[in-house]
Amino acid sequence: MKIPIPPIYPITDKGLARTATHLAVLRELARGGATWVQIRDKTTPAGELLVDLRRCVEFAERRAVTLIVDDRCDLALAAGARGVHLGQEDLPPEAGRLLLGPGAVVGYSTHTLGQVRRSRALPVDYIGFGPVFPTATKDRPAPAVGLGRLAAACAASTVPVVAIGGIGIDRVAGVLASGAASVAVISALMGSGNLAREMERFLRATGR
Ligand code: TZP
Ligand code: MG
Repeated sequence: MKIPIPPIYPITDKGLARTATHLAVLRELARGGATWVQIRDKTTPAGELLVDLRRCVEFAERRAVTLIVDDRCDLALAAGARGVHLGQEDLPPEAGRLLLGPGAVVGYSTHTLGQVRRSRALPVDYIGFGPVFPTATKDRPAPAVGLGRLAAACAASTVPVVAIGGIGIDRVAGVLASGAASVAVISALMGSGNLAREMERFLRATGR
């Protein structure tokens, strides 16, 4: 069965949101209606991040939010998160699945149609595809793929596709019309002064 991924999938960034914790971001996103949230953090020391993640998991369970940890199977496991999102250079999805078990959500980033086709043989619940548009949020991003290749990726994938990269509220409808199940958003949400309100606006822009 395909996983019921919501049309907006926010990803946290403490720096862009100017908050001390991911929990603070998560609370606001949930207040704005987010039901899936990915915690992304490449710099906080693991021990400190684990404390924040455990609080996030406790909050997410109370509020029925699906909490996914970017990159790190070890932290996802230790915090009791619902799943992990793996990049091309992280542990391979088979290893993530082995560590987290059959009930976990395993997501996987892809950037080319070749990677999308190869992902069909992998134990993943969804794939990310992008960057769809140019983005300043990711270090050394792959070239922007555009809506045409996004549509081809959606047609080629056997699991739901989460579009990512440079997607602001004005691009949500076009991205979903290209066949994406969901839109992952970092800066357009994290940079807003009012996270909860912006999350609501993004959800309304999906028309779902
Ligand atoms: N992977 C591909 S693009 C990207 C990631 C993590 C960053 C997306 O961030 P933004 O700010 O929504 O463009
Ligand atoms: Mg990653």
